[in-house]
Amino acid sequence: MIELYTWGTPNGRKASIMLEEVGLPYEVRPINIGKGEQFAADYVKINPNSKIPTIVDGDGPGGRAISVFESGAILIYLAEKTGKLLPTEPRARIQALEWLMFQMGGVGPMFGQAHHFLRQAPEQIPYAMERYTKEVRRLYGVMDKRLGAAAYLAGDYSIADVATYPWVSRYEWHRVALAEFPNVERWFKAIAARPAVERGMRVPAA
Ligand SMILES: N[C@@H](CCC(=O)N[C@@H](CS)C(=O)NCC(=O)O)C(=O)O
Repeated sequence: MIELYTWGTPNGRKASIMLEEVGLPYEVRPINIGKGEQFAADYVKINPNSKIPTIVDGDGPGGRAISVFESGAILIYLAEKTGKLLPTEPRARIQALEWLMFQMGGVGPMFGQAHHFLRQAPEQIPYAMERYTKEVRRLYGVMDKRLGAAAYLAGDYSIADVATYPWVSRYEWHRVALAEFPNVERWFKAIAARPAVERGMRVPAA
């Protein structure tokens, strides 16, 4: 059984969507990041960065338990464990990893900053709001171009899409109208219709 330490955020939902997609049984262990549970000593032992998500797989390599932190590493771990959503053919594999890293290094951090300055900052800072809104739109442009040439970010549906979808699902938070990016909108609707994605997006249960 896999334990998933998570909360209702885009990074957490990458892991729950993936677990639903690959069909591995898992138990949810909510970590309320609003209450600071990510800083508890026991949790920091499995996530030295004090963030969600983390998984603990009792049946890790060699049959021994393993913990995995960082959502991108969790997606790769689960893909390799199950042989799903990460191609083994070298060219297709590196393409999936390219778009996964594009999410990890671009979409996640930049959308996160946009959400912070647009919604949470105690004061309105026009420079920061504009900087991250502009970067979000630039990233949508990159995705829209790619998705005009391919059905999914890496060609076939992969961990790159699993990583990116929950962030795009917050399009209202970063003030983007999906209709402005029609290829992203088409991709978004196709992924939203996947039953595993619907289930993963409801984790943890309210
Ligand atoms: N690079 C990390 C980022 C994880 C992350 O930022 N998680 C947020 C929720 S989406 C969190 O735990 N925030 C709590 C905090 O910053 O104290 C990953 O992809 O796993």
